[in-house]
Amino acid sequence: MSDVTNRHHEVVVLGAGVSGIYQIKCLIDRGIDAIVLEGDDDLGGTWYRNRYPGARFDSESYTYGYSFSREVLDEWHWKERFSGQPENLRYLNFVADKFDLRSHMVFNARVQSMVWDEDSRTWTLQLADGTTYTARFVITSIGPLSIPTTPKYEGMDRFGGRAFHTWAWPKEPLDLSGLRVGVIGTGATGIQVIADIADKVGHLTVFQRRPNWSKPLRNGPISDEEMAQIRARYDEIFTNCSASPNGFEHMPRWGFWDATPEERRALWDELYDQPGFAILGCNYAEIFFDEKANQEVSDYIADRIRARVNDPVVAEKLIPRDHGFGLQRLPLETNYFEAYNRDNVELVSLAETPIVRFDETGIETTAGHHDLDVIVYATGFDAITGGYDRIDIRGVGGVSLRDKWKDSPTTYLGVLCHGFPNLLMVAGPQSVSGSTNFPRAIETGVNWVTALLDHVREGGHTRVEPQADAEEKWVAEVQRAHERMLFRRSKGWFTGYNSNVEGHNDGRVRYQAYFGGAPRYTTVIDRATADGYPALELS
Ligand code: NA7
Repeated sequence: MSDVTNRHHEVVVLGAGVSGIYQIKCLIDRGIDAIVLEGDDDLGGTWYRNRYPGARFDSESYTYGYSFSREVLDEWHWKERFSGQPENLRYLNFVADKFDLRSHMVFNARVQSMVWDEDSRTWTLQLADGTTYTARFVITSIGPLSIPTTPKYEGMDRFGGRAFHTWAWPKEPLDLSGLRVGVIGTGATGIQVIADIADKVGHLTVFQRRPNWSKPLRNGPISDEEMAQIRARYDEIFTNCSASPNGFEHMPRWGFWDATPEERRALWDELYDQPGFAILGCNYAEIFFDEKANQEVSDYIADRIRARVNDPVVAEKLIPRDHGFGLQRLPLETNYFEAYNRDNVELVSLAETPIVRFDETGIETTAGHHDLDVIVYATGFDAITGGYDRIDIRGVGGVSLRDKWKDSPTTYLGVLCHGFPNLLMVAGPQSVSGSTNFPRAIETGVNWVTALLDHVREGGHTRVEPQADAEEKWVAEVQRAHERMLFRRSKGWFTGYNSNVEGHNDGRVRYQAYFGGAPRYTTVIDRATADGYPALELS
C-alpha cells in the first residue's frame, strides 16, 4: 500500500474522479508507489460536485461504467438507463471501496503549482495549505469540466437571497417549494435542472441568452431481467462503443442525399423516439458537414419543439437560430419544453431584454425587475483547459503551461506536452474525451498512459518528453479534423468559447478536443505504442 503520509512518490495522480479512480487502480496493481491528490474532501469529481436536481448521465449507464473489471460488471446493477447523480456517486464509491483505492487518496489536497526540476527529474507540487510533494511522474485526471464559471453582472454581490453555481449545489437538502427561483443558462445543465425543478418551486424564471437544441432523453428503469441481458452483452456493448466514432453503441450512416425527404423524416421520427444520443449517433453523418443537410434536420427538430410548447411566441424563443442541430453539445431532456407550458414558469430572453443589474431582491432586465429568493448559475465551465490554467505549471526552463496554451492548447496525442516532461494527461485537451462518450475515452487514455509508463520503467528511463515536431503534427491533425465540421463556427465549450473567460470570448478558435472520432484516435495512439513511441524522447 502507498504511504500517503510520504511526500515523495513515483507517480502522483491529480484528481479522484472517474479517470483518477481507474488510473490509481492500474498503478497500484503494478506495485507502483503512487497516490492521488484530490482537492475536494471526497472522491467522485463531477459526480461528487454536480448535485443539482436533475443531474444524470446522458450516456446509457451501462456504457458509462468501467469495463476493466468483470467482477464490477457482474456485481453492479444499474437501476436506470440514464442513472442519476446519487447513484453514480454510489457506483464510484463501490468501485473505489472494492479495490481499496481510498487508502491511496489524499483529500483536501488542492495543488496550486507544479515545477519541473531537470536535475532531479522530478516535479515539485505545492498544495494550497503549503504542503509540498515531489513525484517522478504526474498524471493529471483533473476533468474537462471542473472549473465553474459565473457571469459578471453589476450588483451580483448585493443579492440578499441564496445564489450558487450548479457545480456547488448545496450538499444539505434544499427545499425550493414556494420559492421564487431564477436559473441563468440553458446548456445541458440548465436544461436538466429547469425540467426537474419546474414543478417543485413556487415560481421559476429562466434567463436564456441563447436557446439550445435538445431532445428527449427517454429514461426508464432497468429491471433485473434486463440487467442480466446487459451483463451477457457487455463484451459486445464495449466492442460496439469502440467501433463507433462517437464512442456509443450508435453508428452513423451516410446517404442523406440518396434518401427522399420522406425517408429522412421517417428516420428522424424513429430516432427522436429512441433513448439517448441516437438522434446524433445514428443520423446521417452529412448533418455534421453539409449546411443544407443540417438545415433540414434543424427544421425538423424545430417543428418538434413547436409541437411541445403551447405558446407559439415562447416556442419561437426556444428555437436556436445561431447554430444548427447537433453543432453544439446536445443536451437531452425530460419534459423540458413542457415546463414552459406551466403557469409558474417564465422564459426571459436575454437576447431581447438583457440583464441590467442584480440587486438585493433579484434581477433587473431592460424590461423590468424579477423578484427572486434563489439564483442558480447554470453558466458552464472553463472547459477542458481550465483545470490546467488553475495550476501554475512550470516545465523546462520555468516555461508556464498557461502561457504556452494561452491562444490554444498544444499537445502530443492529447496526452503529453513538449517542454513538460513526465507530465501525462488523462482525458486531456486534444484527446477524444471532450468529443466522444467520456468514460470510454477515459479508459482508452488511462490504458495508454499506463502502458507508456510500463515501457518507460522497463527501459530504466526516468524522463519522457514528446518531440516538438510530433506535437506540431498532432495539433495539425486536430485542426484538420476540426475544420471539416460545421460546428467549428459554433460558440460552445467544444470550441473553447466561454463569454465569462478572458481569451475564450474574442472569436478566436481554440482547438480543445480531437474530432477525428474514437476509432481513428485509438488507431493513432495504438500505432505509437506498436512502433515503440518514435515521437518520444526517453532517457
Ligand atoms: P454550457 O453548455 O457551457 O452552458 C452554459 C449556459 O450558460 C449557456 O446557456 C450560456 O449561454 C449561459 N451563460 C453563460 N454565461 C452567461 C451569462 N453571462 N449570461 C447569461 N447566460 C450565460 O454549460 P453546462 O453546464 O450547461 O454544460 C456543460 C457540460 O457539462 C455539458 O455539456 C455536459 O457535458 C456536462 P450562451 O449559450 O453562451 O449564450
